[in-house]
Amino acid sequence: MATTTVADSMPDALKQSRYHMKRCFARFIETGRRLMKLKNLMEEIESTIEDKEAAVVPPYVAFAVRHNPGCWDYVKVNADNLSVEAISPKEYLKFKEMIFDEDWAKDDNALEVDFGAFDYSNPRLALSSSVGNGLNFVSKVLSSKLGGKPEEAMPLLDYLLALNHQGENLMINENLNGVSKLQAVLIVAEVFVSSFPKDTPYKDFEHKLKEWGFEKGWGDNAGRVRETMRLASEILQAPDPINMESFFSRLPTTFNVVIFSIHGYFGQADVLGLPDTGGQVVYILDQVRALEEEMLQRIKQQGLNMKPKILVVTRLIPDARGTTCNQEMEPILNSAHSHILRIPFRTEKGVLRQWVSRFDIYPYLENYAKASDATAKILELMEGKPDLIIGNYTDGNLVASLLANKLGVTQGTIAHALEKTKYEDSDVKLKDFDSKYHFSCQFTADLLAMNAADFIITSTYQEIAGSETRPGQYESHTAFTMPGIYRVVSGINVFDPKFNIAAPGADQSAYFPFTEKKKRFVKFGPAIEELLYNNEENNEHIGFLADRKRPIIFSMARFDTVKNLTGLTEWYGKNNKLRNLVNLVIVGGFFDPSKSKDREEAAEIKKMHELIEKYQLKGQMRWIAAQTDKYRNSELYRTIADTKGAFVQPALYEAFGLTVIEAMNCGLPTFATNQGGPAEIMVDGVSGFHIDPYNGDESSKKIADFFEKCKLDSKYWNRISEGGLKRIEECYTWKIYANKVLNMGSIYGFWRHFNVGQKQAKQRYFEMFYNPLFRKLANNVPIPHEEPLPLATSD
Ligand code: UDP
Ligand code: LCN
Repeated sequence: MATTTVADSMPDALKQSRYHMKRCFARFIETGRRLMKLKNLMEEIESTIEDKEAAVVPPYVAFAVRHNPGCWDYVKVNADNLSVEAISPKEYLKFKEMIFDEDWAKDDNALEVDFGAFDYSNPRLALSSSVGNGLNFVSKVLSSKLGGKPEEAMPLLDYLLALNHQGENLMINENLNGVSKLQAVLIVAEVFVSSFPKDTPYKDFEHKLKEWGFEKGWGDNAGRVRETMRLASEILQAPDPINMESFFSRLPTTFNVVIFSIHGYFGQADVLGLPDTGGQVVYILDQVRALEEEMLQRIKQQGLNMKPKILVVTRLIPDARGTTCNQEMEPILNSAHSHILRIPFRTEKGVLRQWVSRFDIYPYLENYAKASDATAKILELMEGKPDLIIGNYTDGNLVASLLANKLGVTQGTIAHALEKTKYEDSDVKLKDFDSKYHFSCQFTADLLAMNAADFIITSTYQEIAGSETRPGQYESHTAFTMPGIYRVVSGINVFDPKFNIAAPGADQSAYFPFTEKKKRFVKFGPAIEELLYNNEENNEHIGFLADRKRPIIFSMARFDTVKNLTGLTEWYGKNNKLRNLVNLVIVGGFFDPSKSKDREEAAEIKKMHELIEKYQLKGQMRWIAAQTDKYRNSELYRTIADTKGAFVQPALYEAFGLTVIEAMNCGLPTFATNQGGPAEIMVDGVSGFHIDPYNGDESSKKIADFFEKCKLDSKYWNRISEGGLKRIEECYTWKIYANKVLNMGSIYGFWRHFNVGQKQAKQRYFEMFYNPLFRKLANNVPIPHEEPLPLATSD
């Protein structure tokens, strides 16, 4: 963090070159621009690159300055006399509002949101570099708070006493109701357990432990029980963060997990690539399998024999378009104890039949969560309350918050992507966006859920606090304004220890290296051959590849504007060198724009046809419609690797980018956008390459240079392929993820009890916002015309 504020240092900086600065400020005003972004500022003053944004309200120019990820200062400069004054976030936001809605800016009673007001006692991280490492920080804080005298460890004792599974005590019972007592008995018990060979089953010495007040949960054999008891003794004597985290990772806290993922078509087959149904669905299904595996292992090691239960709760869509989204229950493939539960949306007229865009989903959510349907069904299937509720995306996170609060359960949230940063000025220019995207609902729901959550799971650091040059997705919710609705002076603090990075992986039973010949799904060979090289056009592919000896550059995504598949096609079309080196294969969307119900998809499809025509791409390019079979897709990545090709992910912005790690898992060298998660996934030039989606010429040159270099150095392609695989094993596997997330569930479960007062205060604030404000905004979102099913036939 900066030691001096911008307001302190700016006057000196201004004085140093008063003449130039005056001219510069005069230019800010002369341009007539009212809101200036980094790009505009750079054009005017190359030297003040720290400034992220400036609002021009003559004679003032107000700056938002970001000197480190998550650290902002605000100042206003008088362009006439160059006087500089520090201002609060609120004052800065008012400057911005002056540009878009003067009446609102001048309204003294405009509604303000200040979640920071409730963070009076919560400790905060101090270093930008520690952001996203909340678990570690919380373990440290707990160590310092629980240490020293026995009475300080009382919260931990109470927590252990409360642990149970469906009413059956775990770990300890009421006989051990004092810290000193527990400490003393632990010493005796550890000596007793040590007298047995390590692999002695728990039941052989259970009786004696029970007499002392111990219950099941310490371990499945003498060796494990002894280790856990030693950890407990160490913590009670003098806690330290490493033992604290290990001890909590062993506690039997999590048997039943509910995961909300509501929008889109949520299914296990034939859904991927549909609008709103992308990586999030892949993520959740893989996440469930990874969590279940980790939970089974933990439960076994705890010496328990209950079965974990995971329920993914989504929306039942009667018009399921050939998917299983109209089925209420579906077991999750390759899991033993996990299911999808689908609950329909209801309106006053009955069950809503059709898919609705994630942007229009808000009017249904409250009923969904509260109107007994979901809650009652979950409680019935779980035979009680879940131990952990995880939300996904805005809609799932809001419903997770409502239910977790109602049931008093630990809650984690996952954004996958926060929409706010995807659309420039989507907050302050709300009026331009709201009728189409309903961002007033979305940003309110996001704000509520991120404040209600006990912990937030993110895939990358940049998702929280961005990079040197770009603010993070969560960071953009720190202070913002939606004129006419409310002004957020403190929305979320990225230094809050609730933030944790746990990156997803890719299913390695499908996505494995192209070199593992024996494992390859050869049965897809003919279909893939047809898909890539059959010269006839049909409703699955158009265009053809005349020279099949060339490597292929490949991309696959939903057909959203932000995915920029048309951008990549244009770069390719324009770059003759690249066109002479490689073929292009695009997977995504379908070919008839009039059949798309999605606003952006239809426009992108049309544009793609135009580009193919404009650059005469047939012969060098194949466009394949969205593909839904992940095993076949994995073989497609590997077939592209066989051609010594590459994967290209050209998105204008990508929150994480599962296709990037799928390609890397298959050993396919990958070029991916430098805007968002992929920039963090790969080390440029070592495990893949970064490309700038806003500079197509430079990006296509980088790709062409790579293939040229591969021609000269036969080992180069393999080096990048292996670099990608190494990176995956080190950082991006589901095993690493599941372990981290279950540890979060356990530690933050305790943390919420520890901070119960503050949690309740925030919850009250949540309700105050939810009831009068969110409801009103949600009710403004139109409900589709199509006739819903009458209630009577819905169940
Ligand atoms: N996908 C697919 N078929 C398609 C397009 C995408 O199976 O036609 C899959 C892809 O393999 C990946 C996911 O959908 O697993 C997309 O995830 P990503 O994180 O890349 O992007 P998102 O769609 O979530 O924005
Ligand atoms: C949503 C996105 O936009 C992608 O970037 C992610 O990879 C996906 O969700 C899974 O988290």
